[in-house]
Amino acid sequence: MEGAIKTLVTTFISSSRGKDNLDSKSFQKLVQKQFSGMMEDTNSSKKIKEMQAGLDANNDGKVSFQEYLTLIGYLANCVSDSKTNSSQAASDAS
Ligand SMILES: [Ca+2]
Repeated sequence: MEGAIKTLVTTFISSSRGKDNLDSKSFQKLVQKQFSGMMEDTNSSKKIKEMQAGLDANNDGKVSFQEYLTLIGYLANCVSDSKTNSSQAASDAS
């Protein structure tokens, strides 16, 4: 758990090269490098831009650490949902 949180932080920092925000290019690289197994459309820069616009709560065209955490939270929810659904399906079947 601690390792996972450290990875979240160090991945953001290395992707932003130590800055507070990811620009579009850095965000796109991060998504393609880190989330291609979890997300569809990571090979579409248009889709990634749409995703970025959705995360960009303060509309500054960049992804802050907080906005990045929104994405992580969303992905964590998806993983949790799929696990919950499959365990429900298992209990329904029994
Ligand atoms: Ca922003």
